[in-house]
Amino acid sequence: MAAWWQEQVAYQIYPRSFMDSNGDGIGDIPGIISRLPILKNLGIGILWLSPVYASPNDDNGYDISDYRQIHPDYGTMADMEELIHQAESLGIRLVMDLVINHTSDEHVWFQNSRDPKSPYRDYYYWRPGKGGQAAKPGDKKDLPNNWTSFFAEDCWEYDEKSQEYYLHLFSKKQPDLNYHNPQVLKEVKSIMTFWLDKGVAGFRCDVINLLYKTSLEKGRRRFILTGSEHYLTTPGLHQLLQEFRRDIWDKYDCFTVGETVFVTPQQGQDLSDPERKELDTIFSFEHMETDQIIVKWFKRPFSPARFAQVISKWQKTLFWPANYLENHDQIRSLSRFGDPQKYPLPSGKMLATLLLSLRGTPFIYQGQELGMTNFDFSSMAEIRDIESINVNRLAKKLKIPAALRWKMIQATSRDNTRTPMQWDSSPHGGFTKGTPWISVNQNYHTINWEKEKADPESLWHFYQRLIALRQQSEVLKFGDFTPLYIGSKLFIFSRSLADEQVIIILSFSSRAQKVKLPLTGNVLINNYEHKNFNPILKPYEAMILQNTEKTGGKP
Ligand code: ISL
Ligand code: CA
Repeated sequence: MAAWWQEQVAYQIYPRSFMDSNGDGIGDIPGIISRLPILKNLGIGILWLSPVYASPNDDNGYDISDYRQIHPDYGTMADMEELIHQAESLGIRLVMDLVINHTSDEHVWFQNSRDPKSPYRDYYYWRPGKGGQAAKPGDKKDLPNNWTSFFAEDCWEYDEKSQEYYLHLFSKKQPDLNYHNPQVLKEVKSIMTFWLDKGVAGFRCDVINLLYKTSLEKGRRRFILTGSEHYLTTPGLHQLLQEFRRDIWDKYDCFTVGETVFVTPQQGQDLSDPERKELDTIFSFEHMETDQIIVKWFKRPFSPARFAQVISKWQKTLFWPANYLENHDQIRSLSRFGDPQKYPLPSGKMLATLLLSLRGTPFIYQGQELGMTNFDFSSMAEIRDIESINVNRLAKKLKIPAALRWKMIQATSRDNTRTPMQWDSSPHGGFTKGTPWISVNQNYHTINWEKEKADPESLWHFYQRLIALRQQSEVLKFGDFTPLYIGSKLFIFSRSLADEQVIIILSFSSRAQKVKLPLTGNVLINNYEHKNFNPILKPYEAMILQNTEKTGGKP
């Protein structure tokens, strides 16, 4: 029997940028509550909320200072309970972001752990400098090892009070928790229980495959993430996950989706194989790396064939994938894989067709359903993301000219998906009555929910139709995936279940393309509203065909 999270379409909310209810320029929980009916109307069954916990917001909430408190920017615990309750009454289940690889340095555990004698000392990784008396704290030579962080820095920060360094794989305000300490496990389990008891239906587990550090030995020198062989998807991680599952998750009907970075399909499968009882599913990244060179800051042209190959490989390997084309760490999918200038509507609908017809649980990121595009900022002054700020600083140190740096940031910054949701054509796109914490994309005049709601041909309506189609179709939900054709501009695949088959045809081209496979069938949905299959595809044409031959000619 299928699990509830296999039947539903999920939607990610980045709370800071979703809807501001009180005019302080920051999205909040009452704002989310006010928009729930719209999400229900779209057909959403699962909401993933990026962090709303207490946090100094060094990394917009991915640095948690109290896991049992709501950040006042977002509202109160009563608001949160109301959100869980209201969502539930609409048949929407809430998935919280669980950020447990690290805490904020302002978390009371960390504050206590700065005292070497504190029982909290061992909650984190504290190590003395290497250099003895002679080395100055912070000198490269003095650092406990040579690891480098996800945010383009060294992984160690010196603490005056302790006279030692602590490990941080992300910003220095995000110290890593020590999972060799059973006390840390106990704390984390009790946090999960706290939220599950409140009625939360599951967790999106932030960078979950970094949790277990096998050692703090020197790393093999690499272009990025030196040291990662000591913590990426280690055997100890599997044990941890099995323990969480056995002791907590399985006691509730809890859904877990792991954010797993730098995993191979086989590792991804091992982490989410139902037999092993670890995670339910994972977000993989390889398809998001097909237009990058080694790191995301260096882009290469988008290759639909490479993209389709990678997607197919993961579709075939994972027991149950979690599919996505964008999130709060990526750039906008329309800007990236479609054509927002010439073919915003057809290409947006084509990407929607792809996402909603793959095998696995689809995740839509806020604004994707409207065709929101990358930001229109003109300088670093408008950038808020800690990662972009660090990268810019590093690039400056490397003497990369300002214009080139800006080009890199523009093409890759996480702020591209963090601009406020575009609700209507009133000032700031209806997101706030005050001054937004980050600028709204000026294209809100043309791209906004209110306009799209009123237009039956809009991208929003197309998403709604696709979701409804998927909900009614066993083959779209549960059918096997088979790639039928992958070319430089075309991706064709089938989904099959018993004697039912659908064929998904997607063009990634701004020109006409010819389908050379002998396909026939009823058109279930088409982004040009064509009622019959025509092998000459229009720019970015997409359709789902019901293969009537397979069903013995029955329509
Ligand atoms: O966006 C990235 C840098 O290019 C990713 O490497 C990202 O940092 C990685 O996917 C982990 O992301 C998650 O954990 C981070 C947080 O900043 C991200 O927002 C979160 O999704 C640290 O908690
Ligand atoms: Ca607010």
